[in-house]
Amino acid sequence: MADDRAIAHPPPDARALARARALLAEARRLLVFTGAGVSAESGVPTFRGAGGLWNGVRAEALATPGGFARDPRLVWEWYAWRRALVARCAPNAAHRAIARRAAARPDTVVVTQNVDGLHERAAAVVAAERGDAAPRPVVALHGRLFATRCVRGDHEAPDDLVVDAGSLATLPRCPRCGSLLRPGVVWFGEALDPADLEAAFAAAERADACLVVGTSAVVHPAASVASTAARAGAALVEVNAEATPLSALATVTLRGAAGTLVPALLDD
Ligand code: BV8
Repeated sequence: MADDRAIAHPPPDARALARARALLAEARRLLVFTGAGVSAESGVPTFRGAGGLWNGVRAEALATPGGFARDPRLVWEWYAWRRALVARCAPNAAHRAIARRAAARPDTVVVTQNVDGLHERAAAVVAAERGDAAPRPVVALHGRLFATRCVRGDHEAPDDLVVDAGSLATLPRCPRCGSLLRPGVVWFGEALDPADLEAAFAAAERADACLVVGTSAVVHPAASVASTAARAGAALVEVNAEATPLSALATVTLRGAAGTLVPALLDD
């Protein structure tokens, strides 16, 4: 699998970096919006880049309610594989820099499309380092890879369940109603949590700066969060290995790796 970490980029234009740093430093209400690219250097595969999760895999077969109904064992096999992979990954310098900014400046809102939990883990480490009572929250628009819930939707199930996807008979079932349990992520064709959407778009409307990191900006409604901030007057700083539909809206767009650029932008 091609590795996004192998992205080779010339160092960014010093003036562009300085301008972006100043915009983010003076921001009083910063929205940070991330996609799979922020976790690439942690070893978590992206979806659409070279070697992406959707390459060679039909997303409709694995990340839709219909796909799960047709073959729940195959879907759980794929999610169990992703859980095992992500469990071996750790937050990278970009996650940590974002967590430090959010902890130091509570007016910072972190919204992610990622389900890998790496922002949340970085926030927990930073909170412990600072002696904070609790980590800063992360709005995870597409759910959480390690969450599990009943297909009926209303019964909670334990997180971090060890799933044996060896056969239909070994798949986890709801202790309350006996229905199949499913990964606690948002699939294509499923509505996002209204509370998460409200939090994300309210932050976008209020933001005076928006840092967008590692998203191809093609999945809606999440992709509209950043453009909403820009249209509401926020300065948009994009960090990505390549151009995206958001690049034309960006005040400053920086090409390169998140693990290098995000600390350069946010750390004092
Ligand atoms: C819904 C499952 C309605 C979890 C995922 C318009 C409006 C509303 C909906 C739609 C619409 N048009 C189409 C739709 C339908 C659909 C959609 O958007 N389809 C797209 C593909 C066209 N949207 C939906 O179905 C959504 N639901 O709208 O419901 C509704 C309303 C009421 C009632 C019922 C229904 C649900 C969308 C969620 C789908 N779930 N995944 C999982 O298993 O993970 S989507 C999947 O894509 C991931 O969740 C991921 O988060 C998301 C976005 O991808 P990215 O994070 O951007 O990742 P990607 O690989 O694409 O890009 C990585 C980027 O990083 C690249 O740009 C690369 O250059 C860069 N990069 C790589 N390495 C680095 C780097 N950058 C910096 N440094 C590096 N090292």
